[in-house]
This record gives sequence, structure tokens and C-alpha cells, in this order.
Amino acid sequence: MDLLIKNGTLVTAKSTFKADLAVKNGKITAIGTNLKPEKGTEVVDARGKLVLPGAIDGHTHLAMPFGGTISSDDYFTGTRSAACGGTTTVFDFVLQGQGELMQDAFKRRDKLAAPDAAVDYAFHIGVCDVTEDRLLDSMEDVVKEGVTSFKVFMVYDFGVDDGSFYKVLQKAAKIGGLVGVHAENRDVNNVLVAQYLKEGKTDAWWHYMAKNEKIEGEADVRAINLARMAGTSLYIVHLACKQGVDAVTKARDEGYPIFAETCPQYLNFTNEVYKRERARDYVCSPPMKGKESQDAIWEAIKRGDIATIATDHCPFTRAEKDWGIKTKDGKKGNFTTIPNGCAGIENMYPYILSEANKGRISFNRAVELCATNPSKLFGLDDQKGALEVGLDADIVLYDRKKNVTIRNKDLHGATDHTIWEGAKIKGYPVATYSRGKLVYKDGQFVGEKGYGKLVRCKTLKFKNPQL
Ligand code: DUC
Ligand code: ZN
Ligand code: ZN
Repeated sequence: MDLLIKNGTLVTAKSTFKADLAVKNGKITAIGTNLKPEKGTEVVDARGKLVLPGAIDGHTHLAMPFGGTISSDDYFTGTRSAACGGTTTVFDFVLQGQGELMQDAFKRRDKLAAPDAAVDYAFHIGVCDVTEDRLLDSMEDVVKEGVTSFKVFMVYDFGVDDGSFYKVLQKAAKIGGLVGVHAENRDVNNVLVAQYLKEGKTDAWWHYMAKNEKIEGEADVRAINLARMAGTSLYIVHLACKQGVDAVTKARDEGYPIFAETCPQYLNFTNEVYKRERARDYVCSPPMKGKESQDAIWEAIKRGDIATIATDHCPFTRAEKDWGIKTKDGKKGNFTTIPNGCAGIENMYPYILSEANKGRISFNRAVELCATNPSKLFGLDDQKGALEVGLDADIVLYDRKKNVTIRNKDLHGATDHTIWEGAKIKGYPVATYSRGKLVYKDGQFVGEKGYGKLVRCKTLKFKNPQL
């Protein structure tokens, strides 16, 4: 045995109990009481601490080209930041180029990630071009590489139309893939953008208005209908509106395998942020919505109709956010010239666990949302996402009494600001282990660039809404 974590309180999606946990060669090898160290075993006393599975962030955009720049965290700084917030696996998006085979897109991206990642990583394919059969068929080749989840965008110029979306759903059903969707109505969004700009409505509030509750809700409903027509499952990413929550809940009640992810930013902020002085810093897609939507998402979390929480981490610097005032070419900016996205990779688990610590949800539900359900949905439950013998020793020690006020200067990413500045977090991770190796301790990153490994996922089939 290499490591023995003694006297902690283990929290799984289903139960909470006092036990010791042993690790050898990066795997959990025993869970029980009074486990005895062997010669040379490192013993960690976790008395008074919670012992949790490391979080799996199912939605990140590291080094992603967007809005005329590249998101500020690369695979090293992004995964370093993840480790320091108790996240031990990230799922990043590979955006397929026009005419590019998906396995080529995956390999292109893995070349960037492999030398840099500090914790384990996996990929979803952002499907952009299925106009030729060989491109659609390449979904099957990338599944053979262990990349089994896909995302289509219903918005953006690189997004797909409903016909292509339907083809991707059909194909995924055949080959054992899960399709995720960024649901916003592109055509109506484009109309509203043009109208607002013509009327001189240029500030960040109009980003929200052009992507308001109805714009997202309509697309959520349409996406669910398309999945039902194709007879397959669907994963709605970053769900942020009540209409979408209602549609997901209804489809699940009717027995359809429809799953939803939401993000901490939709749980902690409302559209009020777009009235703030630096409203542009909060510009992300979908935008934060009104309080009614925020309440509906929290209720769905409590009911079990939200399956996962992920970050949509996609940071940009202040100077880049300022392109909403003056573009990089020196022209007058507007809400469409602000790169979309916010940082959050280090804040997800601390924030959700803090809400659990305050009693809003149970710690078990927090673990389920941030670790166990993502592992089941993305085909990793034979490797990660729980505290079980045989799984990777991705483990977080959590101190319920350590309170932290978030300051960007204390975070471990590469950007120069955070929408979480000043947020008060009740309880905090004090250590993170990735496959048994300590990568974070008491506010410091102690891991290594390049330690993180590519995780290959199982094929996926969901027949009903239960995971
Ligand atoms: N939304 C963002 O805010 N950023 C990147 C991509 C996305 O869909
Ligand atoms: Zn998206
Ligand atoms: Zn995203």
C-alpha cells in the first residue's frame, strides 16, 4: 500500500460513513475500519475531514479559439487550477474543423493536452461539419478511440442546422455515443442582435436580451423533440432557463433519457450582473437569466432533474472583455465583440460543496452532481467518479470549517479576473490526490505539468432517465 487515508468521513453519492481508505499504484485498494499501514506506506490523518471523490468537470474550453482570441487557460494552467479546486478530471471540447475527420481533430487536440495536463482529461467532440458521409461516419472512428460524447451547437456560425443535428443523434444512437447540445435559437438571436445594434443598444445587457429565456427555452424544447424523433438520449449542456428545466422535467417524467447539466454561474448569479459596471466580464453563452430561472434550476437540482454540474470554463482577460467597449482594431465595440465565457474551473466543487455545507443540498447530492453522475454519463464509472475499490484514487480532503473568500490572486489559472471575486465559500478542499498522487495541498499546487493522462471512455446507451 502506498497511501493510507485514516479516520476520515467518506462521502459517496449514496452514503456517508467513517472509514480508512488505502491506495496502491494509483487505485483504491481497500476501504474499511482499522486498516493497517505496511512498511513505507504514507499515512494521512483525515480526522475531522470529509473524504470525497475528485470532481469531474464535464465542460471546459481550454486554449479554445473564440471571438478573435484564445481562451486564457491552456491545458496546464487550466488543469492546475482544476486540481486546486478538487477537480481531478476535465472534459474539454475538441472543435472539429470544417472538412476535418473527428479522429484527426481528437489527435490534433490531444497533442496539445498530453504534455501539459496536470490532472486527467478526456474529450467531447464539438461537431461542426457533417455535410459529407465520411465526416458523419468519422463519429464511429473517434468512438473507437474512447471519445464517446459529442456536442452540437444550435447557435454560432460554426453550429449545425436541425437536419445535421438529427443525423448526429441517429448516428450516436447506432454507435453508442451521447450527444450534448448547446441550445439557443440562432436565427432569432441573429435578428435580435441586428435590431438592437441598429437601435444603438450596444452594452452587455443586450447580450442577455438577445439570448433571453425564450431564445434558450425554444431551443431546449426543439432539441428534446429532435432526440425523441431520433429515438435516442440527449444531454443538454449549461441549462440556464426555467422553460428548459420544465421541458427536461416533462420529458424525464415521460420516461425519456434526457439529461441536463447546469453551471455554478447560473446558480449564483442572475441577469442583474448585466447591469453592473463591468457587465462585460459576465458575458457568456447562454447568459445568466432571471431569478425565476435560477429558482427553477435549484428546484430541479433538489428533485433530481439536473444530472450534472460543470463549469463551461472559458476565461478571457479583462483587456479582451474590454473589446465590448473598443475592439482590438480600435473601433467602437458592442456586446457582440466581447469574447463569450467566464472562468470557473477552480470554483465549481468549492461552491457546490459550500452550498451543501450551508444545508441547501446534501453532500451526497453534491458528490453525485459533480463526480458520480458525470462518470456514469460519459462512460467513466469503471474508472472514476466514486470512492470504490478498483477505481482511480482521485480523492479530495475537505475541511467543512475552512472558510475562504475568493480572490483571483489566490486562484491558479492564467486569467486576471474572476466573476467569483469576493464570493464567500463555507468549507474548502485542503488536499487533492490524482491517481494517488498529491497535486494540491492547503492552497498550493504541488502537482506536475504532464502528469495528467488521457482517459478513454466506454460507449454509451441510455434507455431511461435513471443513471
Ligand atoms: N459559451 C461560452 O460562454 N464560451 C464558449 C462557448 C460557449 O458556448
Ligand atoms: Zn455551449
Ligand atoms: Zn461551453
